[in-house]
Amino acid sequence: MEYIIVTEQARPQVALIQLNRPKELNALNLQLMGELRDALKELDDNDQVRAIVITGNERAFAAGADIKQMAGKTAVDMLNIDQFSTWDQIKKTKKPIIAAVSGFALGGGCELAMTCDMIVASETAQFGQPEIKIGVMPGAGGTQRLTRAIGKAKAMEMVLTGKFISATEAERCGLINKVVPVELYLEEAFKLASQIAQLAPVSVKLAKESVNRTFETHLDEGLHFERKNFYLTFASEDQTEGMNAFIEKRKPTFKGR
Ligand code: DAK
Repeated sequence: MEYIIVTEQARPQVALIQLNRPKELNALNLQLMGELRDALKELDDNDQVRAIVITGNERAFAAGADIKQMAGKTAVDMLNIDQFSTWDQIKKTKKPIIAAVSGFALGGGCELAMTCDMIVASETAQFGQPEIKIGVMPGAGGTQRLTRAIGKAKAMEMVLTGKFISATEAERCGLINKVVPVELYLEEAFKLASQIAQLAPVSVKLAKESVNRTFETHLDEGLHFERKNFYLTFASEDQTEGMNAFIEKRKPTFKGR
């Protein structure tokens, strides 16, 4: 891995992926995205990992797709490169992914953070979809995920003007979970990940899948999907363990079965 650093046990059962092209503000070139896809697949298949944190550095989470790599491409080049396998892998990852964002989260960087399940940000974080300023538009879910997260008016303003919003505003609009001082953002993301990592993995996977279904379907279909996943949790040993532990007034031990 050249452009990412993977720490499998950054905290017990919590893996960390750090984007690592600091000089280019973690601009997402094709190699970095390929490495991210492969790392996520491996961590999703690894039983020792129950939650994943993705971060950049203090100055930038990621300043977008690599403009220098994209500049000379034609529409057919873009089509043939099929970058979507990476974005699809992020979406397909069953374990919860938390983005720990500081500094710039722009264009593909903002889209990457939004594709994660939750976002913890430092006070210095800035979110934006500035593609319009370089003659294109968001291409990895920005128009859809941002609009669902913060509503049409604000999303339209960000996408059509390219303006950035601060971490505080992003929290107010519901784009992110939490803003903390810069020295705490990664620790805060680990805290959230560790909390989830202690819970029943099967329930966590099914609950994540059910929440995500909201964006893909109408209410009746979503409720039906949720119900099926709810029943399925009763097929797990962790359901028996969790409920018995409650009744016996002890801490449950979840095994992911
Ligand atoms: N690409 C390539 N290099 C970048 C970059 C980027 N997105 N952002 C920054 N850099 C590089 C700069 O060129 C500079 O390199 P040197 O000149 O030192 O070699 C270095 O990082 C430091 O940047 P600055 O000198 O510009 O630093 P400043 O603090 O002055 O400015 C900035 C920071 C973030 C405001 C500025 O760098 C900036 O505006 N960056 C571009 C932001 C942007 O427009 N982002 C959107 C890119 S388009 C798709 C998936 C995704 C996408 C599309 C399709 N598919 C699946 C099909 C996504 C598209 C995009 O993200």
